[in-house]
Amino acid sequence: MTGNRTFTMIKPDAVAAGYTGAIIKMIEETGFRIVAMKETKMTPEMAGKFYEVHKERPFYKDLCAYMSSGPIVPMILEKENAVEEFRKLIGATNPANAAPGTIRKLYAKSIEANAIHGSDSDENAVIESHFFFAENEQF
Ligand code: 3AN
Repeated sequence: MTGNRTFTMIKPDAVAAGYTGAIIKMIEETGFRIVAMKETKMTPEMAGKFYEVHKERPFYKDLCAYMSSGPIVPMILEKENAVEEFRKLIGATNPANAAPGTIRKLYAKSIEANAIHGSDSDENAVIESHFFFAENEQF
């Protein structure tokens, strides 16, 4: 799944606010095909593992607590140049800096509760997809 797939998850703030449907609509209207999707919830330990790269950052503990605070909607998405195209659709990490019309500009509450995740490389898209969806499943 190199080049044309990415991984995303709608985060607890956006799911709790009832934005799941609106965000999925934006994703589909931008030309992404949803290859896999479910609603689930992470334990703090799972969130800790998912965000292990941020272990040394001051916001790590709060981030893990927040990411395990409620349901999330992980998805595998398909489109040409998926990782980069999806990062454009979600906008900057801090919604205050996100471009108009992006998912984070429209739906994020703060830099931490920023509505949605998007993989930052093809390699991480594969790793993150396997975090939530079985490697041997045929998509
Ligand atoms: P992105 O999600 O845009 O790739 P990363 O990978 O730098 O951004 O950060 C991962 C997550 O960590 C963000 N989505 C956000 O929830 C949280 N985060 C990043 N920077 C901060 C910060 N300065 N303060 C609090 N939370 C942050």
